Parts: sequence; C-alpha cells; structure tokens
Amino acid sequence: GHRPAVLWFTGLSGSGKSTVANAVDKMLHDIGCKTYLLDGDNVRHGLNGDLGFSDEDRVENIRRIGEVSKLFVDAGQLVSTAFISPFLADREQVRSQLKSGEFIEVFIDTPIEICELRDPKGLYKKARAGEIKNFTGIDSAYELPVSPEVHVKTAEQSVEACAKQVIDYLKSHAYI
Ligand code: GGZ
Repeated sequence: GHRPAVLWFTGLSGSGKSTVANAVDKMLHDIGCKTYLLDGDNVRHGLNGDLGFSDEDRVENIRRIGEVSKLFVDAGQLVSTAFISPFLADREQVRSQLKSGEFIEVFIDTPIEICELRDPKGLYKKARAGEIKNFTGIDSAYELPVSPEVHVKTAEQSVEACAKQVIDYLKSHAYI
C-alpha cells in the first residue's frame, strides 16, 4: 500500500521533468502502487487544449492540473505531474488546496545552459531566434522553488539515480 499524494515536478523545458517523472512512475507501478502521470501529452492536448503560454494561460493551466491532481489524490493514487509550473504563487496555491503532506514538490534543477544544449525539440533555438515568444528562461520567468521537498540535479547523475532520489524520499517519509 501507499499514502496518496501528488509528486509535483517543476523545472525548465528540457530539464528532464518528464523523463524523471516517467521513471519514478514506473518504479512505483512496479512495486504495486496505484499511480498516474499527468504531462503535456495527456493534458495540454486535451483538457487544456484551449490554453497557450501567456502568463494568464499558464496560471489557468496549473490551476486545472492542480484540481485534477486533487481528484486523483481523493481516488487514492500517487499522481505525478510534469509541467514547468514557472510561478511560485501557483505552485503554492496547489499545495494549499491539498492536505499537509499530500503535495511533494520535486525541483528538477538543471542549468538552462544544459537544457539549451539538450534542446530535444529545437525550441530554445527558435526562442533565441525570436520565432517563439514568452519562452520560459528566455523571455518568460521561472521562479525558483524556495524549499522543495526533493531537489534533483539531473546534470550530475543518471535518470535512474534521480528517480531513486524521489523514491528514497517517499520511503523515508512513509508514503511507500
Ligand atoms: C515554455 C513551451 C513554450 C513556451 C511551447 N515556454 O520541452 P517541452 O516543450 O516538451 O515542454 C515545454 C512545454 C511547457 O508546457 P507546460 O504546460 O509544462 O508549461 S507551463 O507549466 O508553464 O504552463 C515546451 C513547450 O510546452 N512549449 N511553448 N513559450 N515551453
């Protein structure tokens, strides 16, 4: 069994949020936890298909994801979310909607220089060229987490080690 909670991954585009969240989700699934992963693929194309990347739309994106996460927690799941979620106030708003211990902030802390080198979708290149406006870290803000429950540095360790760090947090705090 496990205690339900949201693992709220936050970090820049290309930081490795989705990759680490997927690895964590798989590890949890493999030990028999009821899990679900919310990411751009299943949320931004569907539920939030009407939203873009203005500040206002990002606020609404995170608000809805917070509400959906809460529903999954009510259903007893360990839900992982992988969105940039650049604004501190929005992350804290989601935290405040949940009970104590149900919101676990996982800061995927990857220097922008590394994200830009990885540039898996060529988006940083486009943002630098002015072809994409309001790109996080270039001309839109990313507000650093103040005291994340888990602080993961992807540039310094493997995906597996990063995921293990999250699993270790869950074990040491009796979620699993
Ligand atoms: C940031 C953008 C933008 C802009 C498109 N700024 O690396 P990706 O491609 O797969 O992840 C990014 C994703 C960010 O969506 P989120 O829902 O996580 O953002 S937020 O939490 O801020 O609402 C990137 C792509 O969408 N993308 N335009 N302008 N990322």
